[in-house]
Amino acid sequence: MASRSGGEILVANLLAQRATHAFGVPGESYLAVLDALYAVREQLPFIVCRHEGGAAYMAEAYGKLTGRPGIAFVTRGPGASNAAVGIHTAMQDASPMIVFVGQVGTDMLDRQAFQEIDYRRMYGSVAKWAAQIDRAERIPEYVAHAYRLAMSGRPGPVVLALPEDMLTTRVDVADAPFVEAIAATPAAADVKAAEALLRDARRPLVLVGGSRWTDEARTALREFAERCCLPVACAFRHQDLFDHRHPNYAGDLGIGSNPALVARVRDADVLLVLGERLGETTTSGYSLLNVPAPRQRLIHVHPGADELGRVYQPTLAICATPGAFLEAIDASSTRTRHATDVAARAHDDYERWRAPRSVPGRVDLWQIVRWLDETLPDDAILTNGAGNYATWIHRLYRYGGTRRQLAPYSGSMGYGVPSAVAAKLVHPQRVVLSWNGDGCFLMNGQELATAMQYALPIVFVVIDNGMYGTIRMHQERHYPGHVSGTDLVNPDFAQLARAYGALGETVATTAEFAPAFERALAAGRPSLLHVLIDRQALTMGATLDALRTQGIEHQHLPQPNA
Ligand SMILES: Cc1ncc(C[n+]2csc(CCOP(=O)(O)OP(=O)(O)O)c2C)c(N)n1
Ligand SMILES: [Mg+2]
Repeated sequence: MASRSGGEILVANLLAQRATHAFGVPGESYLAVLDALYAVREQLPFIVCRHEGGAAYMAEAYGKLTGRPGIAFVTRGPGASNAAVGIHTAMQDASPMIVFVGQVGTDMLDRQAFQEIDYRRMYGSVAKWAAQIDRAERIPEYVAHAYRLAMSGRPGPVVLALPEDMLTTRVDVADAPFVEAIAATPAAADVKAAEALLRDARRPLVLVGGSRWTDEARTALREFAERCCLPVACAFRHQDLFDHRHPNYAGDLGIGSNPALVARVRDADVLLVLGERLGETTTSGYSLLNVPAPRQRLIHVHPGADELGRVYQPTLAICATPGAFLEAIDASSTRTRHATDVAARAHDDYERWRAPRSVPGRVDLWQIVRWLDETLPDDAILTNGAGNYATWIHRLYRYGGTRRQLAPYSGSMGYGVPSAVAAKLVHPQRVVLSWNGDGCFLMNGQELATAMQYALPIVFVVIDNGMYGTIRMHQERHYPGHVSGTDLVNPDFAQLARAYGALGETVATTAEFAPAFERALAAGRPSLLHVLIDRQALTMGATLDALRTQGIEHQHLPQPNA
């Protein structure tokens, strides 16, 4: 008899790629894999989740954090469907990830057998690559290719379907070698041209984002910015690429960006974009630069050739990883003619944007987040999903240095809980704070059970305003007073946490937050702080009533072409 089953070969090849965790929900469709994982449970633990959306988010977050693909295992049709949100996030966020999906046996394919889906078609346009492994002897080839593809160019998710009979077939085949991302280095002439453009710049700005950053590349960016006196801005939810406490930090371009930074981008004469693909949110809805020919001289450095010139035709298109470009560029020949205080002025604008204000009600998130910023250690990891509650941490918390941000560029809700589970598994010694809205938390809050199961002392915070506040904000602006589908009746989240076995506390005033947080940190087990905020504190700047008034006034203005 041949030596190994398809399931065993698959697991051996994950080990060959040095996978450290597999996230998933089991299914009878891939029992042979689960059995092979049982044999190596110490080396490659299967982290059992409560929903495939949670598992896929965890795998995506693992990819974002480590640069190696996060691995998820899900069962046929229903499991694969539940996992979609994580796959879409990995695609939008350019995170390396591989999702293995159970598939009906090849003897039944194309009959719409029980839970059958053709994943190549289902995920054809969502994933970077979707394929099916029909022969066990080709598993090493598929797995190595999936790893390489997920990490290279613009990283992204790969979906591989596993027919049941393929997983039990026994064959003799050698494992694939360890693979790494394809390097992408700039041509010397392009680097010289970039140096010349920067040398002539009077209002330069560096904008960083995307994936494929390493610690070395972050350090190189800091040194480059210092030597050339360049201001550095971060793209939407890629704030941890540059230390916000650094005097050259200019702020982030995301939802509700600092108008002074927006003006700085518009007025820039040379824009050096490193790793960011210039997506809709970073560019304020494609309004910051002219499409397709920006007025600014644009040096666009991205490891994925397809991203260069996708929307904006750059003056210089350089297909390289940020690290390779920063290594190649000569800071001493890039000394620019711009005033040396350009970066300092940009940083002043950033500090002014963070200056404390207040919001109505007994809980003031301005104060709480500023306290967290001053209190959390330098290597803390902060996670969040989508919602107005996140704007406080994006604006006030100082990421970068060794502080990490796990947040969906895709704007997908429900990310904050599962990504925190992945973060704490990868970095058990670091403080992991999961920051959630009431709406966001209940999308994937069931993974609190996973945090309990693996004894992960994460601090979960739920900012409860009793609504899908972001949508309510848009509603009041466009349809004032018509509250449709945005009010929420919530559980007592602290009590819910206690039912899971976690520590659960309610925070009803600003003063209660700090001591409750200290108790949560000291608990040694998962903990949840249920923070009750005033419904009027809908945004960082405007109350619910003010938004409604503005909406009504706007309705009474003569409409164009009306
Ligand atoms: C998966 C998903 N579904 C729906 C949306 C649309 N959406 C964006 S923010 C938001 C409300 C978030 O509510 P909550 O977490 O309570 O945060 P809040 O805005 O109230 O602070 C919704 C429904 C989304 N971004 N992602
Ligand atoms: Mg809410």
